[in-house]
Amino acid sequence: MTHYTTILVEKRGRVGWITLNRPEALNALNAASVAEIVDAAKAFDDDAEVGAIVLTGSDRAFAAGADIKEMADKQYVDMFLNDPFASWGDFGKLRTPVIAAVAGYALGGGCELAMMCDIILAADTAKFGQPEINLGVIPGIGGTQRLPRAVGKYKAAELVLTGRTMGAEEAERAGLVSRVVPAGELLEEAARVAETIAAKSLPVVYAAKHALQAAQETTLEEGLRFEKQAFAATFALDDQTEGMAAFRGKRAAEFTHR
Ligand code: CO8
Repeated sequence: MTHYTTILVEKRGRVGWITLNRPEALNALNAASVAEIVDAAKAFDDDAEVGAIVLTGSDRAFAAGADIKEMADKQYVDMFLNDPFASWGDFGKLRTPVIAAVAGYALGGGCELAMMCDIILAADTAKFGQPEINLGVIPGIGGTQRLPRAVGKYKAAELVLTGRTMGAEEAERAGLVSRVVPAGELLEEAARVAETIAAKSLPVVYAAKHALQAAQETTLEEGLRFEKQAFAATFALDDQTEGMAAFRGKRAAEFTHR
């Protein structure tokens, strides 16, 4: 898929940018945008020249949720047997780190999409929430699972059960966002973080991301076992030799991603 209608895609140096672009619907996620976001992200993931991905929206909205107009007439069987959002699973399997740069609304599926990313940078205008309860449904792509892991059971329960929206400062205090920045600096800061990651050794970055994911998905014992193996495996890389030689030589490392 190369011609996208709901997103803008651009490669800048070693960073892949995906910008949600349905301004008429505050970037609500419909079947087309889900397919396009996943397709573009997988293409960047397969591109060895891309070391980090930034996913962003507009000043007004990262994404105001799943597209309610598209969902409204669906039946149980449509959502269960022909799940229009099934391909999100592939987004969670990306090996490349994804930075969500969030300004404005990140609600429902928008908040869930941000939580599928590795880093969430929030503009001071960002608003997060899981308002599905107001529509007579519940979160469907991780809101009841990732939000409690990020902010703890009690704040997650309050947000999911009342549908309340929280601002960027509260989200940072609660641990949902990595950092809050002034709205005018969001994309610049996202670029800086992405470029910093993309300059590291690619296979080492993949290993670090997988180990961090294990922390969310498994027991401490399993996670520590995985980390130990992955740590040892980095010693098979030229980039480990280079990184440590550079330290000893008091110079910057030049990673070859091997
Ligand atoms: N779906 C479809 N259209 C939307 C959505 C949405 N989620 N959000 C906003 N829009 C549209 C509005 O209908 C409006 O279009 P129009 O002018 O044609 O009527 C346009 O965007 C602008 O919106 P508003 O006029 O409402 O703008 P306001 O500034 O007054 O309000 C709000 C902004 C508060 C964000 C408001 O639009 C709102 O409450 N939106 C809905 C938020 C919401 O409930 N989100 C959760 C949706 S359910 C969900 O996400 C389930 C996830 C499960 C799976 C997800 C897979 C991706």
